[in-house]
Amino acid sequence: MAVQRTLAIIKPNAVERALVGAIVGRIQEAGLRILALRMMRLTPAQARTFYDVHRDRPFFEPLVAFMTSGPVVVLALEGEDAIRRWRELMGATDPAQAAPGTLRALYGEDVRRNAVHGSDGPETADRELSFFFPACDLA
Ligand code: 3AN
Repeated sequence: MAVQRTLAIIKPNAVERALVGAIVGRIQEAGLRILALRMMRLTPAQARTFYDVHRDRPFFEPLVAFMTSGPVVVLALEGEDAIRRWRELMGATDPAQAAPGTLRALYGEDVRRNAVHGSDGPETADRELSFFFPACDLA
């Protein structure tokens, strides 16, 4: 399996609950390398562009409201099979369905406030990484 890069977001509910250290710890224990990391507050326009694929879903505007409700931490991760490994560590979208011990099972509150985000494939990862990080940060 090739070395991949993926985008991770620690969402506003997890930042608010002081879970950044715990989540970064799990990333590093899993052997995923942190290439870049920043804390920021998304604007509504940025959140809408980031989640554009969900624009027509009923949960779109509440998702934008949640993702702009406080700061997020965005990370560029690298490792063998990183996209799948990070999604496995996150767990299923709905924390109630997430496997025990996964980040969403531990820290997710509901399907919207589910603590973390991860890219769902190589093309999405490229798009999402370049959305947050200039190429020079990922060299
Ligand atoms: P994932 O983040 O597991 O790839 P997506 O891409 O289907 O899941 O959904 C993007 C984000 O939209 C989720 N992380 C979650 O915050 C929100 N979301 C997804 N499905 C729902 C839903 N049925 N109701 C509310 N929010 C949702």
